[in-house]
Amino acid sequence: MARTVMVLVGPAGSGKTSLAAAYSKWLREGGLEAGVANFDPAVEALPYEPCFDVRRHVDAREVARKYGLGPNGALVKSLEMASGKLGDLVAEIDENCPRDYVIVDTPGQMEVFLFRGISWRLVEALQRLGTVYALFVIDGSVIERPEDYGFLLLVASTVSLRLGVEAAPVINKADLLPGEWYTGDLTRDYGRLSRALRESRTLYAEMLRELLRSLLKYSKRIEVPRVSAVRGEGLEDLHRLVLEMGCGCGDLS
Ligand SMILES: Nc1nc2c(ncn2[C@@H]2O[C@H](COP(=O)(O)OP(=O)(O)OP(=O)(O)O)[C@@H](O)[C@H]2O)c(=O)[nH]1
Ligand SMILES: [Mg+2]
Repeated sequence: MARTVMVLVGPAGSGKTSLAAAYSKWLREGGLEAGVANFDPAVEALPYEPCFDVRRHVDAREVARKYGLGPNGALVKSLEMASGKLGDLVAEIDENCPRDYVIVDTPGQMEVFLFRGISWRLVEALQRLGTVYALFVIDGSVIERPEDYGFLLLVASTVSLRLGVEAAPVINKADLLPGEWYTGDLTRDYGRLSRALRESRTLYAEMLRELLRSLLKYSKRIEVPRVSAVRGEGLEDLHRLVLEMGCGCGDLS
């Protein structure tokens, strides 16, 4: 059976690694075969036992020492080195990772990953294992204003444009979400966002409002799951979203 591969991308500290651990555990408890492939060469400690660990091939700390680089330089260099042997790395995932679900944990420095060829090359290589989706992990604790939520939804939508596979936003740290002003239902939230943005009366707020309207028009799904990786909450909603991604509901065709 072809696997479902979920690549977690998102800003530093948004909780990709914690979510990978919580979601894979939840899947296994539900009787599914699920594992996490670690693609972060710079991570110090993992809260899960990876079925694949890129650090066995390139370790950013060793790369930093060997080439005299700082943390970002070492991460860039490590990813370049990994990029050169993606075929072998994905073959190792195929051999060692479970048969149903593989969650791919990516580097904390999102820009080092997403803005470089390694991101789409990795996704392309992973497609040999089955269907690949991206989940954009939003840090709920940074949503202070409607504009913040709108901005993050827009960034999430650019992930599918970048990676060429379906991507969906997921709000993590739901336990720290401030206020009650949004529901995770994009249609309803857009109404509130739109009103708040209109009140700002600035060109940029208007641009954001228009862009969000287009996003909603093209968005295949209107639910944004809210999860708490540390509390293990909301994972059922996340899984429902992943299953819906697989069903092709809402395709333009
Ligand atoms: N309150 C709360 N904290 C969380 C949650 N998920 C993760 N954290 C915390 O957020 C911090 C970062 O979590 P990570 O899982 O390392 O995030 P990451 O995106 O993998 O981080 P980098 O790979 O370093 O960018 C840690 O202190 C976690 O304990 C959550 O659901 N709720
Ligand atoms: Mg991480």
